[in-house]
Amino acid sequence: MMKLYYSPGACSLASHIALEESGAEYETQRVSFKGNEQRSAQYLMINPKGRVPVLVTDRGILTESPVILGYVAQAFPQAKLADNDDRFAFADMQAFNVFLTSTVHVAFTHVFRPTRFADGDDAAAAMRAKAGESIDDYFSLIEAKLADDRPYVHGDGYTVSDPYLLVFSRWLDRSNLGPVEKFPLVAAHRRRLEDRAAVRTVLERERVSV
Ligand SMILES: N[C@@H](CCC(=O)N[C@@H](CS)C(=O)NCC(=O)O)C(=O)O
Repeated sequence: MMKLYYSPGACSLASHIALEESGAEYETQRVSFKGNEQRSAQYLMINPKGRVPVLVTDRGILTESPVILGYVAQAFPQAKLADNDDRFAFADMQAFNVFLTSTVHVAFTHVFRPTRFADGDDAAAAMRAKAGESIDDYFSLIEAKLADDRPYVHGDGYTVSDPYLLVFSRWLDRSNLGPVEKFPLVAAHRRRLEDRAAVRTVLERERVSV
């Protein structure tokens, strides 16, 4: 059985929701950041990068959110979590997911964990300010993508990009860069997602608020 290592409300939330939507059997293991469990010797043996998410499969361990999301979408095609029959549409979905991981997530990391990039309070404050501006720009791009009454990131069909966007629209409020209502279509997307049964199940399991 597959096993997901996650931390509540972290980027692993997207993989958790995708697994729940996939209909697959899986188990979860919570990793406590408060206890710095992701740096424990035991966890580093599972993922030497010391990060979540990690998905343990019968073929081995997968890391990196876009990879796990793409894997779950392809491994359980009946759940229709991606356009698996159209290579271009699949690549386009991955482009969005890679933008989230490489650009949006990294900007948030400058806000949440500035010491990963530079030492000192002045550097932290400067990075927080600049990253905040960048995050605003990135969400403006996402807002434009959701225009024309698109209920989901890629149009009418739900894909794994949707729970992945949910992670970051939630972080907008957590980081004081929100409120998410600054971006009305992103806010509507978040409400739409939080109304889905699988999403509610996972939020309750992770014990994070809607
Ligand atoms: N590129 C990775 C980033 C993973 C990542 O940074 N995860 C964060 C949680 S959102 C983490 O594990 N942080 C723990 C730490 O930095 O110690 C992905 O997209 O999966």
